[in-house]
Amino acid sequence: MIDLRSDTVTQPTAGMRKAMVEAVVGDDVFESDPTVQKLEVQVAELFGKEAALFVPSGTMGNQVCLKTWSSPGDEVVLDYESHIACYEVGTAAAFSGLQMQMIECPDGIMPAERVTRAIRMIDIHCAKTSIVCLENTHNRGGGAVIPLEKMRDVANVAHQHGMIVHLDGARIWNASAASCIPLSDYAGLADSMMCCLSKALGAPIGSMIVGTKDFIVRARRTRKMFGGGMRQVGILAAAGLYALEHHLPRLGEDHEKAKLFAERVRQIANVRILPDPPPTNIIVMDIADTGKQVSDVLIRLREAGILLVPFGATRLRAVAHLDVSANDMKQAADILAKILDG
Ligand code: TLP
Repeated sequence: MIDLRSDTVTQPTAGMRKAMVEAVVGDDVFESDPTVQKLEVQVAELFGKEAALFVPSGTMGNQVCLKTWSSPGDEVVLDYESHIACYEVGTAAAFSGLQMQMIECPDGIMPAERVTRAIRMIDIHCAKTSIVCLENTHNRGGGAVIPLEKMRDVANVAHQHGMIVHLDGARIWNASAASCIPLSDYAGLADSMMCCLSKALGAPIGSMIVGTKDFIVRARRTRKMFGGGMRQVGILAAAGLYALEHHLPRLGEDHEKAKLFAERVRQIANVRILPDPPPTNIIVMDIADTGKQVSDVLIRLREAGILLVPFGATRLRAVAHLDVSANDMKQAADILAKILDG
């Protein structure tokens, strides 16, 4: 099988497994796991923040941040195509009592003037608009790298109004690799940021949140509340440390593989790649004009040994990652071309 469903499907490498086996561990709820502490210090430094916290998943990371920053009845401004809006099971409403104001963000870019309009007046009738969420790279935006200046415009508006900026940086690594902008520049615009070790970097589990020391102390409490206090979790932190050392520097290869895939797919009549060329490791394809059904195409791909995911009524998504070669990408694109052209 050539599995392009996500960059979450990677297997820990032999080197990573060795690092996990050899990790020195302790009970992290008592804050006595040295490997977790090492990872938290390293990640905080990487992003130029005071502190970091290891969490089991990206979803928990985003949700711990939202909960920590807010009171029930507060309002969050976010892109209606963002991961938090689309794929986090309504958690912000269920667990934190938050009202979501979802706005349209063309190409994943949140217009600052639209944020200004979204902020409600301070009035007895209104929810307190207290958080703005950004996402970079943008998943449903086809791995788009959101320009730093556009993020800064939004952060300025938010901060002028006393609001918090949270960045879903699940794949901030890819944004930085593609734009050559340091990770700390992106994180510097946000009050809190979540990033995933389990996506582009190839760790089996784990995400991080970063912020001030005070915020992380409070987030640690929220993580416990959400059931995310883990014990001898240094075995997983060791995978994260290994991933940062060995896999962070190679992300450009995944971006090249995505471009290779897109090159072949582009030759198929009526398929649109969004955006074209793919800016990072995600390739989103709209097949509406081919007259083919997404579900049928996915079945035929699976029969041919290729796994992709549906990404809307007329769209498919493929993701390049550590465990697929350039040849795998070419082969998968050729098979997709045959199915869509046939
Ligand atoms: N995204 C997954 C699916 O949930 C769609 C994927 O395969 O891309 N933020 C962003 C931008 C994400 O893409 C994801 C995962 C998350 C947060 C949540 O991370 P996890 O899956 O660790 O909870």
